[in-house]
This record gives sequence, C-alpha cells and structure tokens, in this order.
Amino acid sequence: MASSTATAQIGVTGLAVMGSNIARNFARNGYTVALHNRSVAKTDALLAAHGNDGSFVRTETIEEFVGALEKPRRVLIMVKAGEATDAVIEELAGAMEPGDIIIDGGNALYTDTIRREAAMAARGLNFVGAGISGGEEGALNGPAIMPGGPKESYESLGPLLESIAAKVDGVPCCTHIGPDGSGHFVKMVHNGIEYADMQLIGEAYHLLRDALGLGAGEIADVFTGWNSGELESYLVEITAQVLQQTDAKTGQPLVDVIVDAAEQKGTGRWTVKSALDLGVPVTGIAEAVFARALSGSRAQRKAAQGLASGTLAEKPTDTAQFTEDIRRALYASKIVAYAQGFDQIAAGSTEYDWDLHPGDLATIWRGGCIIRARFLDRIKEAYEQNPALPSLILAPYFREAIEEAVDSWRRVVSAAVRLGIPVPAFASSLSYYDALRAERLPAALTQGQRDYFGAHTYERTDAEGKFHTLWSGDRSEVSAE
Ligand code: NBP
Repeated sequence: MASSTATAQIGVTGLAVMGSNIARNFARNGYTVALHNRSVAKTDALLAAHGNDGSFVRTETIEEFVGALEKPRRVLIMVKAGEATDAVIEELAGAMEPGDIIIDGGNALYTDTIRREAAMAARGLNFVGAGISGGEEGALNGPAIMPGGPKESYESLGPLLESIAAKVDGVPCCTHIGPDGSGHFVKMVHNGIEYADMQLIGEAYHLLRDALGLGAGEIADVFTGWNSGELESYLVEITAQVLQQTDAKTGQPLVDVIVDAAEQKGTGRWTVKSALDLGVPVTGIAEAVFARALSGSRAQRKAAQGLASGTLAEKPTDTAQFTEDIRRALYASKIVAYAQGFDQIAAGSTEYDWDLHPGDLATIWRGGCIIRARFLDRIKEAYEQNPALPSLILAPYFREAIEEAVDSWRRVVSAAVRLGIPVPAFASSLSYYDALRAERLPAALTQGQRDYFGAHTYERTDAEGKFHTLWSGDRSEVSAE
C-alpha cells in the first residue's frame, strides 16, 4: 500500500538487493517505510512485487522522500559503498534538519565513517555508521546489526533496528557499538573473521578430499556430522549444502565444476590493512586473504603446474581418526582466528577511544550474520567471566578445547606438509599458538641484528633501561638512555 502523507518512521534509500529486503523487513515489523532509489524503477519494482508486505510511501525525489518522514527523521542509506554513499549523504544532508539521523548501512570503510560522522555532526545531523551482516536473506528475515555513532541517536533508532534484527534466545542481534566509525570497524573485523572461517573450512575440505580421497558427497556427510557438535555454525551448515549440490549440466558435484579462484570485495583486505596499522597479528585472516589472492592468480598457477613436489608421504589409512584430527584442527584454528579478531577489536577500541565491549559483539554475532555459530555463546560467556581477558585463548573453556585438540592439530599440519597439501591457515594458526605460549622467542636475535646495523638499541633480561653494543668499535656495551 502506498500513501503520500508524512507518516513514515523510517526511510530507505538504495533499493537494490540489501535495501529492498531491509525495507520489507521494516514494513513487516509494522513500520511505515518511505522508499527512495536513484532510479525510480527499483522503487516501483519493489512495490509491484512486495507492496503488500506492509505500509510503504513511494517517493521519487529526495525532497519528497525527506518530507514523508516523521521527525526526527531517520534515513537508512543502502547504496554502493564509497563515492555513491558520499553523494547520497550530501544530498540528504541538504534536505534534512538538525537532530535528524542518517544511517549508512552499507559496507563503508570505518575511517570514511569517522570522517562522515564528524562532517554531519558539524551540521547538527546525527550520523550512524551501521554494519549489517547476513546478506540478502538476513536483510529480509533478521540481520545482525552493528550501529555506531552518537549514543543519543540509538535511543530513537535502537527500537527500530532491534525489531528487524535476528533474535537469539529472545535477545536482538543489535546493540549500540560505540562512537563514530566503531560499528563499521567491528563489521569489518567480523568479515575478516568470516574470511578466516571460510579458509579453514576450505582447508579441511581439501584434506578430506586429497589426503583421504573422499568424494564431495562423503565430505558433505562429514560436515553435516560436524554441524551437530561444537563446530555447529551457519558456514559449516552451508558447506554441507554446497558439497551436496549436483551440477544439472554434467551430473558432477557442483563444487567440482566451479573454477577454483576465489574473489573478494575488500573487507578482508581492509581488516588486514587495519591490523597492520594497529600492530595486531591477525595471521589467520591474513592467510585467508592471501589464499584467495593466490587462488585468483590463475595465469601464474597455470605456469607453475608441474613444479616438483619432492617425496610425498603415504596417505593416512585410518580415515576415521584422521577425519577427527581434522575436525579438532579446524576447531582449534577457528578459536585462534576469533582470538586474533577480538585482539584487533580491543586494539581498535584503544586506538580510537571507543570503549568497545567484546562480549556484546559475541552476543550479537550469535544470529543473523554469516559467522553465527554455537561457539559464540562460549565467547560471550568467556568475556562475561573476564571482560579483561588478555586473549580469548586463555579463557578456561577455550584453553581446554585447544589443549584437547593440539595433538590432532600437529598431526594434521605435519601430514599436510608431508602430503604437499597447502594449509596456510591451519599451519599459521598453530604457529601463532606456539609463538604465543613460547617462553622465549627469536626476537632477541632480531633486536641484536637491529642494534648491529641500525643502533636501534635493546633491553636486557637482567637490567632496566636501553643498551647498545659498539659493534663497529670494541664491542663493549653502553647505556643508551
Ligand atoms: P549495491 O552495492 O549493488 O548498490 C546498488 C545501489 O546503489 C542501487 O540502489 C543504486 O541505485 C545505488 N547507487 C549507486 Br550504484 N550509485 C549511486 C549514486 N551515485 N547515487 C545514488 N544511488 C546510487 O547494492 P547491494 O548489494 O544491495 O548493497 C548495498 C550496500 O550494502 C553496499 O554498501 C554493500 O556493500 C552492503 N552490503 C551488502 C551485502 C550483500 O550481501 N550484498 C551484505 C552486507 C552489506 P540505482 O538503482 O539507481 O543504480
């Protein structure tokens, strides 16, 4: 139903896949939704197909759109991230009044959100950068929503967003994250974790296929089994479904006819770039981003076909034992990937003074989003018990889980190396774990080298202060304070 009175509680501009589904979600939850899209055809297509979902207000111009909204006006932008978002914000800001709220629900880079929030605040407008996860299906039926921006705007906006968000145990997968760019920052890290999770699942699949020689259908059954245990998650569930799919054209498993070159839209890369700036070792996420890049280097891979493998080991003979080893290695590596992601969130919170609460994030990621998983309940509990955890790995539940898995983890990584099967994320997660728990790292030697060639100084284990050795002189040590 369409009307032209100024009664809409929320407006959505940008009615492609995500925007149209979120608009329908608001309407289904009883809100009157003003609709706007640059090209009016999308607005009309939405109304023609789903106008009966609830109460919509059809608009063509920005002025008409803004005029259709109750005050304070709330507009959700769901357009392509980047310049398109800036263009839409500028147009909206010109038509809105102080106290109105602009929400950017696109996948914006968090530093853009920081810039936009400051610019809008200077004009008296509230700007909320909201990370939204769940894809097309989540947008319609309940996404996870990570809104940043001014706390005051959440008072007016929160009830609307919480009503359309996914719910787990009655708790909405939406909460105010923190100031300015924090919502988009945590959404970015969420996507980075999603990359790592997918890569780890991919490595498990690779081992089941090439180390154990299982077919796609058999591997689907393995993942289905895993999905009823501690690995239960949306990604494991859809992995089984993808592996079960038969290609109509060839009769082969679909996965065997899909080109093995993974694409990426950029949020994984952003996560790694930000982690580098913050100095946080998100090795699992970085390996996942690089693995996608390597898979996509098709010409280079083709040229490298036939490179010697060296002598390879025999394949494991105990299928059941090795499958269980892979399951445990996957779980342990996944814990590491999440631990690293939460470290990045803590570092971002400190850097930007956001006062983020990791337990809240684990809570809202339990539903709606791509990384939703049973295991997020454990993360939530871990931060409830100790909000100042130095690493998720050190929470008693996860420590025990890794300690139970570590022998399997080592067997899987060493078998993969001996079989010539690449497992960058499994291996780097295990190395990270070993580095974290090591009593003494080779960084002492690095410091010695740095002092040798650059007089960068070093600290001693047995004295306070900074020291330098006169490497090109008599090699005595001097205080560098
Ligand atoms: P797209 O990212 O494909 O964007 C298409 C929309 O942007 C259309 O409504 C288009 O209008 C509009 N638009 C463009 Br392009 N340039 C514009 C401009 N200069 N001025 C005004 N409007 C402009 O849509 P989507 O896949 O629905 O995603 C929307 C946002 O949600 C993106 O930021 C995306 O990263 C994010 N997101 C997507 C997913 C997902 O699973 N797809 C998940 C989570 C978040 P037109 O119809 O006139 O061309």
